[in-house]
Amino acid sequence: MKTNKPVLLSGISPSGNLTIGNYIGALKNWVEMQEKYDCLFIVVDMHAITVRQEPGLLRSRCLSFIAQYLACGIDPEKSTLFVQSHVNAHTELAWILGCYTYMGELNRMTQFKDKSKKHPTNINAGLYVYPLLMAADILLYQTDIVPIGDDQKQHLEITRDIAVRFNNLHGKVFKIPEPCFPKIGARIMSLLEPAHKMDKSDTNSNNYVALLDEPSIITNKIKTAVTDSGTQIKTSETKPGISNLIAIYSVLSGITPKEVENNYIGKNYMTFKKDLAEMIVEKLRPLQNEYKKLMKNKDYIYEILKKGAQEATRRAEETLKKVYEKVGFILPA
Ligand code: AQP
Repeated sequence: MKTNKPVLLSGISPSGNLTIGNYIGALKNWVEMQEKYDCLFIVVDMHAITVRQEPGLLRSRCLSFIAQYLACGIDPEKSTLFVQSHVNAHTELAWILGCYTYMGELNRMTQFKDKSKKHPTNINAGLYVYPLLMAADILLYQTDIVPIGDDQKQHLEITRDIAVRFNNLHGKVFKIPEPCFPKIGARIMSLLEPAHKMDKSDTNSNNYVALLDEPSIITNKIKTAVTDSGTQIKTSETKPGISNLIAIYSVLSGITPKEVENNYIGKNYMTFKKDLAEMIVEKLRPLQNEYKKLMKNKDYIYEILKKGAQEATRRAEETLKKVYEKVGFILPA
């Protein structure tokens, strides 16, 4: 499946429920990027266990996430779709990269600090070295482009630093990846706390719309979403609640925020929210129907995962072999 297109890699950890934030900030863009790039899309299950997971639930969520990727329009004929734990090279390279990374660099990672606060009884070493596994995910595939949200900037920077350090010592082994940020919808905010990002692992499910939410649930969540004082449907820094809803409306309907505002001059929040909920329901309906169909044919999903893992392994092994040679390991006969 390797082509001459630039390589793009992205992944989501199978924790919580995929939300319209993930759709707008990641999945929707991935679908479009398949035409221009040689894409690898991963469900990063090894990252997920940095936070305690219920094993049965993790397994079913992993399969569900793959089905949701497919239902959103990821095409296994165009892209390589796989689960991180199916490709051994990720952890093998992560170990080696760890030997080229300084403690001081890992100590600076804000996500480690944030997650340690969130899970104070489980501050494990995996959480601390998570950026090494992410660097391995990226560097194994000679990735050109990594689409990321604001919160992943630091992880891409450390990946680049490690790759440059390794290349300086051993010659050009790794491609130095570039980040790319979605222009609109880089950050969809929580429905009840619009100062925070909409988070798929939020313990209060009313903070997000999940891709698999039933229509009545979506309607309720949008109805109870925080708006601000005033009545105008207008984007403003002082009105984060309504601004967020306008952003969601705009990206999902494909019109600009200004057009959304113009369409709602003189109308109230209730009307806007009713229309927004209907629009989200309609937008998610085909995706949900496709998801249900896919989940009735799990053998098909396993077949895609098998092919994806084979292709990813083949490509990853090429890089890993170079790395083994450079660091001085005897290659197996
Ligand atoms: N609210 C959002 N707005 C725009 N984009 C978003 N993304 C996530 N939330 C929003 C994009 O989706 C991809 C996956 O990001 P993630 O934060 O949901 O999950 P993760 O990085 O795979 O794992 P975490 O941080 O370990 O997730 P949690 O805390 O949920 O368990 C990214 O491309 C992100 O930009």
